Amino acid sequence: MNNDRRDAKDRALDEARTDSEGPLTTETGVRVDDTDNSLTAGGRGPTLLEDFHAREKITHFDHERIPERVVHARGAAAYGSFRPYEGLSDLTAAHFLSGPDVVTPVFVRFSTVAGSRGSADTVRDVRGFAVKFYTEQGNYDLVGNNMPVFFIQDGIKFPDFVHAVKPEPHNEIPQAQSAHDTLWDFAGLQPETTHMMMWLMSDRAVPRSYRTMQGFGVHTFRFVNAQGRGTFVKFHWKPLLGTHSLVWDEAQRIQGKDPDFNRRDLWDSIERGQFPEWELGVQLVPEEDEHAFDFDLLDATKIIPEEEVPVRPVGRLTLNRNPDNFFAETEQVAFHTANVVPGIDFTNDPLLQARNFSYLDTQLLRLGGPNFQHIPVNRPVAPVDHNQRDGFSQHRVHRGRTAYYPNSVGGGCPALADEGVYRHYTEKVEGHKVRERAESFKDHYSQATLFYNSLASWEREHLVAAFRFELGKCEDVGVRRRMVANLVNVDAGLARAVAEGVGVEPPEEGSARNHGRSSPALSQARTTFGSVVGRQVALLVADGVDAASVEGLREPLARDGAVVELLAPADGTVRTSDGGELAVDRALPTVSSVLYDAVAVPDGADSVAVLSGDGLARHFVLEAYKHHKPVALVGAGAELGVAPPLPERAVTPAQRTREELGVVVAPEADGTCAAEFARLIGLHRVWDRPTGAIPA
Ligand code: HDD
Repeated sequence: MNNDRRDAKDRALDEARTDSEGPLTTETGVRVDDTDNSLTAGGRGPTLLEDFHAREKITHFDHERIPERVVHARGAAAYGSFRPYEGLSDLTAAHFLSGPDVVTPVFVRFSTVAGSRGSADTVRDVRGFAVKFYTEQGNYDLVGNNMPVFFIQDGIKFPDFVHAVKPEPHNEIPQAQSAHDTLWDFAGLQPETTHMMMWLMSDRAVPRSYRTMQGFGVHTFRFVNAQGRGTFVKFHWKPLLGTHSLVWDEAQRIQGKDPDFNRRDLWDSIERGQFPEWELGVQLVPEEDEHAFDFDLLDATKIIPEEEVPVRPVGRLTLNRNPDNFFAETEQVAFHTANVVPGIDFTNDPLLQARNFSYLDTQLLRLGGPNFQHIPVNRPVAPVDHNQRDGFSQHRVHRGRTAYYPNSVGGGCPALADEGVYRHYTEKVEGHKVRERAESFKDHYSQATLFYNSLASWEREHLVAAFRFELGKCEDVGVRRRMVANLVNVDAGLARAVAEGVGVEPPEEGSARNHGRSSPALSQARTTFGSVVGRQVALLVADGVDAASVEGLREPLARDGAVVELLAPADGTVRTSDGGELAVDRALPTVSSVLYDAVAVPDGADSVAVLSGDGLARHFVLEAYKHHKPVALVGAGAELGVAPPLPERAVTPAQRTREELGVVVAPEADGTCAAEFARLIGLHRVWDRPTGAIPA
């Protein structure tokens, strides 16, 4: 790596980095010249107990696995940096937010929630978005998700929720799927889940890429400035490439074609130098406005609508370095919501309070004791000095006679810090010791309705289809019925549409009615569009392809950052119509349309004739079309024998043009053709294209 990009964390990791340079040794450094044959009594005799090399090798192997995370087991991570746009010292004493000169190293882990370590990436699920800032004042962990609300209001319900969503305990089915009885049984009986269930059934649950999803701190936190003044704050991560999602049918197919789809995308884009970026935004609420909303700021099932409190952009996160070793770094990283730095404090959100207990507790088991902060990825770049000693896998060699405070024998060290210290916000708290849910937490539907009202028509269609899919997988009709009865409190039309799909009687009116309010910022139709950076574009080719047609598409798209690949019936090269050769990037049988964002069939009568006789090629185009992806057919490419033919016969006589359908049909791959194709790719998907009748 370029040396000027090396930050404090990167340099600190050098100490732990190990390159294999041989010769082979045991763990104690004794050289070994045979690791293929055990020590035996005679060539065919029994293995001897004294074979310390064999025993060490096998014993270590036997102990290679550690418990996977109880949730968020499946993940991928990268290093990078965070730089503020401006100083926020008026709001917070956090040094990493004090000005644009302060660049803080970070490690960010993305994850799914329910699946186990080896499960597929593109399941319908919440995605974790956990950021560890290695600040000069110590590590700060912002452990968020890609949805701004949560399933429950009090952490005491977390084990219940997780037991409901995880595979069912008797047969451990289904893996990484929310579509089963126990989750929906819980949801129907626990109305506080309703708002989050709406998010889970939305396109947010199937992100196209980690690079194209938002992140949220979820809870209301507190900024505290040097004078001790507090300000409520909600954190937002906004992807610079926009928030984009897969189609559910596509997401399911990717689970088979490339279970590492999101992980690979993150890795590859960093290797290509297309560094994923997010903008950090904050919503700020003065302390005196704590009760100014029609919901409780401490309730994690609620958002603050952006139209009420705008999101102020305050800095940029860039991921620019892949880890060296998955286990050492991505698996062993330990996030903890209570890892805070001066200037950032908690609130009394009961979900957050429980998290502040749970994360430390879980690392003790998962990482085998209290010294997990010694693991290289977890070590702060800030100096560490304390009187904590011993424990499993103690990595420090503490010198001196004292490990207590106060002491004189050790020269009084470590002395209490007198500046830059963490000071808890001085908040007056009083109340009776009770086990109850505050009245202000009891509206479970208004914001679920707000979310529904804010969606574009295609987003609503996806949401209804998702509810139908999920409840349709539930075998217990009572579970279906209860959930539909719950939805009627969100919107009667929604409940009816779901009821029709899952074969239960349409519900009566609910206790609540649609209030008609919306928060347009919640719709993905309002996200950033226009970039082709990192978009995977397939060009289907065979012998006889027109070289100019290929280059006319490939060259401008690649220049703008798209990843353009030539797919042919077989790997190697294809002959071009002018007698040249083009290298094939991948053979069609090894890939699938669901791994690409757009497809083009370049000109060349012979090439198109071959592709027309190739079921994989035809299916590729049809499937891409079904999943609303831009298609370009150049010259003879328009003759590809796809049934039903694209695109006119696929639509009603509403006189749509091919452009509206997201299909570019051009005689040649000139600038206009390439520009139109790029424009469509920048739109992500052609959502208005009707695809219900496509049999792919
Ligand atoms: Fe959690 C992991 C996010 C509620 C208990 N959580 C975990 C991770 C993320 C979140 C991103 C993965 C961290 C990593 O990559 O290692 N969790 C959230 C969000 C929540 C939330 C945004 C609600 C706003 N979590 C939550 C509650 C509890 C937990 C209420 C317990 C009372 N979460 C855990 C855990 C995990 C965890 C069991 C599993 C592995 C780990 O912590 O390190 O402690």
